[in-house]
Amino acid sequence: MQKKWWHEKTAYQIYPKSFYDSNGDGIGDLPGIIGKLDELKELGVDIIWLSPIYVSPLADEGYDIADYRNIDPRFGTMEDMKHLLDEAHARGMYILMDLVVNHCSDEHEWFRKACEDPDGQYGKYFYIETVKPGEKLPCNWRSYFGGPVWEKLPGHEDKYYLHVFHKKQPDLNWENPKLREEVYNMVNWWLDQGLDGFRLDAIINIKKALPFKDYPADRDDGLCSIHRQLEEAHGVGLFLGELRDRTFLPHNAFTVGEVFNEKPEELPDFIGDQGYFSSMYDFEETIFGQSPMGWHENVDITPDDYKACVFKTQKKIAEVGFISNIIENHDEPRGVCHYIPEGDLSLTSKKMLATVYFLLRGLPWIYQGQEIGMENLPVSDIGEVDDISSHDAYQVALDAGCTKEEALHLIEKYGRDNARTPYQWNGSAQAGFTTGTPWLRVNPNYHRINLEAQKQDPDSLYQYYRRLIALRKSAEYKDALVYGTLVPYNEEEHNLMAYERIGEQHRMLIIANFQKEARSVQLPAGEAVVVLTNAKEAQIRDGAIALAGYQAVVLEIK
Ligand code: TEU
Ligand code: CA
Repeated sequence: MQKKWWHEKTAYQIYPKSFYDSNGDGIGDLPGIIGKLDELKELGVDIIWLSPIYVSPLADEGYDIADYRNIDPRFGTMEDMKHLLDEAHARGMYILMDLVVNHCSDEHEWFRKACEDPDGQYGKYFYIETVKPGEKLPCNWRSYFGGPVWEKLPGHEDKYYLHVFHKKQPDLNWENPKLREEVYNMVNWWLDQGLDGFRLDAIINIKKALPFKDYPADRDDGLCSIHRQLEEAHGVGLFLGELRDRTFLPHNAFTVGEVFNEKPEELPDFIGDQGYFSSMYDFEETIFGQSPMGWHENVDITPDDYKACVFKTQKKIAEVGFISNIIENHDEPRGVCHYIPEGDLSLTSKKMLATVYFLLRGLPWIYQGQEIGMENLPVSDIGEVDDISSHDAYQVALDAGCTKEEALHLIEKYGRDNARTPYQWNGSAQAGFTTGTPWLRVNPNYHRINLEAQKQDPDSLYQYYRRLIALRKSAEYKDALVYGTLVPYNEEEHNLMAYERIGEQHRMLIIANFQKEARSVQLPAGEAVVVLTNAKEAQIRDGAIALAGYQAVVLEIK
């Protein structure tokens, strides 16, 4: 595997709407991000991905783009964006935008023109099918956000368009070379402005299994999961390779794919030395336990499941490429609430989770607020919920016989608002996020959990993240912690997650006691030196280390 400039970096995802509001309208914005770049630098962040800030009706919070070449006025202006790029570059930081090209918004000019003339040039940018009265829809796929993927084309009684996500997100037809050309021009236009790269949204969906056909229904609604057709949609690589060759490669851009459902043999194509992307996310543990029937049938992930998922990815990637490791993002509940067993959430267990995922082989990502241990949001009424997928899941749960309380509890566990509440800067009103009324309510725990308090506390999660970041980047240990191979240690041991990172000069051992009970772990032969731990001390005696509940330790084995 070739060494790349970004391997040693730390990446950070910003959800702009909830990061920092500079003008009191309750919505986070680009000037707000610019003003906080030094904070991120101080933490040790190098690469920043911004969730979408393009012009959008925000039906899916910006993942529905109405103009790819302009900034939504709620987030700022093109001037602000250029300013952000300059300020980031001046600090040796890199900015990635979200590339959402599986679909656009139904308010995009292309779609408007398609409605005016479905048989014309722009009609061919979408999937539009004629369905005469009494005829059935072209296929019975269920959209990601619920309901059929077909919606009546405005102004046409007998025409329907495809949307695998929300009906305000019509799918773009990648089979059409003209559409692909539009996308490449737009991507190159952004890269020419000095943008450093992209995160590729829902990218696997750009290839559909054609011609459209029904699959056996998997719920009472007569529809089938969208994943069913994805299994049969072959050839996405042709589009991705073309995209890379026409845009990313000539600009030397950094890219990270949101890839689900790839086949193991395709990995080198995706993130090998000549891959479609620089990196892609590991979602093995993210999707663990998710039921196609709905959130009410999801299964909790245990520490042993978590370990199995992570190691599965680590083994299959090995030296093929550099995976991107996360514990959360804007679509997921807070990682500390999801992966730490209920009742065991504490500063110590949060630090433990940080340690085990951050030092895996790959690029570590932090989602905004993760570094201060932000937690899930309590919900007492469906009217408080913004996220469109939560509204669908709520209804699905009620239809399946859940009570209102049970359905709300599912939103508290899995809903996307959990990660989208405003960043908790300090203990003042609205957590210091805005002087106005925030677009989404602040988590009431901000007095206890906020950045200002944690910056002053040497024992805080924030300070621990700073140490982890610095350790991974350190000239001394990066040969092992960045470039070293990963070898699981005592893999079969219950509630223990441990692995070695073996580099050319150093051999590191990371051990996490993923339970509240103390335990002792036998160490390999050699002198063991504690480099980092989340507890007061780590006692080594007779070749074994004594660990408190949720203690994690990073050792150098000499
Ligand atoms: O998500 C893609 C996607 O497939 C998710 O819906 C995923 O299945 C789910 O979150 C797993 O829990 C991307 C964006 O990250 C998301 O915010 C958008 O809503 C979606 O694409 C549509 O653009
Ligand atoms: Ca604002």
